[in-house]
Amino acid sequence: MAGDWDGDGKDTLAVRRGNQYYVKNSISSGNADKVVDYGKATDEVLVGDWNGNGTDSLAVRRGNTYYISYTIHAGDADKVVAYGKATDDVYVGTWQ
Ligand SMILES: [Ca+2]
Ligand SMILES: [Ca+2]
Repeated sequence: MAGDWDGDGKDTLAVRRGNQYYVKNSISSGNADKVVDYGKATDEVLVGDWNGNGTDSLAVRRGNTYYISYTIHAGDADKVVAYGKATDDVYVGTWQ
């Protein structure tokens, strides 16, 4: 997936392996800049700037529950919200 993980205005790649995310802040090969475990391997993952600070981070979806993280970190979500139904499609955007 793509995102601006460090807020420099450029999107780069992160890859997912199970519930591990390998985040890279440059378009280059080699080791990830950050590796975190987040959520479960079966979760759907979303990328967005959830707190509007210019850096993208992850949210995982489990059913209709969204576990939102404001930075790229392991462990507990910064915000947990139930929204819509588990069968809904979800879209990420800065709508306003
Ligand atoms: Ca960046
Ligand atoms: Ca952000």
